[in-house]
Amino acid sequence: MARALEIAPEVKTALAEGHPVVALESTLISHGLPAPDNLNCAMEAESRVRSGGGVPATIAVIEGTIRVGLDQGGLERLASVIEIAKLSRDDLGSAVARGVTGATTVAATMICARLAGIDVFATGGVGGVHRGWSESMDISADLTELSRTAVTVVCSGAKSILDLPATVEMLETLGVPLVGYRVSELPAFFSAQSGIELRQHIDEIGEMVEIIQARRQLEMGGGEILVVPPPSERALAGDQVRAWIEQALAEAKKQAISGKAVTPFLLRRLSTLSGGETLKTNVALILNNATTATELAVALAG
Ligand code: PSU
Ligand code: MN
Repeated sequence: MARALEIAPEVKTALAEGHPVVALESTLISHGLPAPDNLNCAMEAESRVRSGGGVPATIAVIEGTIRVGLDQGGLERLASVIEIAKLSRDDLGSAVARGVTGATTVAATMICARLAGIDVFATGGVGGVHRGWSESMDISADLTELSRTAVTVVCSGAKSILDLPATVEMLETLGVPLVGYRVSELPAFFSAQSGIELRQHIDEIGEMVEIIQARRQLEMGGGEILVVPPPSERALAGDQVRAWIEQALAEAKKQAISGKAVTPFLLRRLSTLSGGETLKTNVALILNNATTATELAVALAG
C-alpha cells in the first residue's frame, strides 16, 4: 500500500491525534464545475473546513497514487487538466495499477477516505438513479458504495437531474439512512423543495453523532447521508429549475450522451441555460456543506 496511498503530513498528524478531518471530493472540481470557479470553490471549501476547526483532505489519484490531502499544485492540476479520468469503484484499482491521474467520484472518495481513516466527507450531491433508468440501467455506483462503506456524506441530497423518488427508494432498499439536518423534506439540490418527505431528521449535530455511533456499534457497515439544503439566499425556484432540466435532458437524449458523461453534460448545460444561476447555487451549497461537515467532524472528534 505504500505506493498506492499517500496521506498528506498535516492530515496524517490530525488523524493520529484524533483531530477532525473532512474529506472533499475531486470530481466536482474536474467535471462538475467550469474553470475558474472550480479551483476557487475547491480552495474555498478547504478554507471553510479550516475556519471550522478541521483539516481538509481533498482526495484524488495522481499518477496512480491515491492522494489524501492535495496541495495547491494538485488542486490546480485537477482544475485545469482537460479529459481527466472520472474514477469510481470499478476503475479505481486499474487507475492505481496503471499510474493514471484521475478525479474521484463520491464512490471512489468514500473508499479512499475509509482507507485513510476519515469518517466525514462533504460534497455537493451524490449520484443516484437517472431518469429513464428502466431503459438505461444508469444508476450511480455512489448508491451501492453508500451501502457498503462506513463514511458519512454531507450533501444536498442527490442532484435533481436524477429521478429523485427512485433514488430515495433505492437508498431505502440499500439501507442507507437519509437524514435531514433541520429539514424534513428532501431538497431538490438547486432548490429547497422536492415534495419528498425525509423519514429521519435531526435538529442538532450531536444527534447525528449518536446515529453514526449506534450504526457502528451495530456493525451494520455502510455509510449515511446527512442532507443539507442549499443556503436559502441562493436556493432557486423549483419550477424554473425544472424547465432548464427538461431542456438539458432533451438535449442529452438527442446527442446520445451516456455513461459517465451524462452528469457533467447536464450540469454544464444547466449552467448555460440558467445564465450561470445553477453554477452559483452549486458552489454555494458545496461550501455550505463543507461547513456543516466540519461541525459534524468536530462533534465526532469531541
Ligand atoms: N456534486 C456536485 N457536482 C458533481 C458531483 C457531486 O456538486 O459533479 C459528482 C460526484 O463526483 C458524484 C458524481 O459522484 O457527480 C455522480 O456521477 P454519476 O452520475 O456518473 O455517478
Ligand atoms: Mn452513471
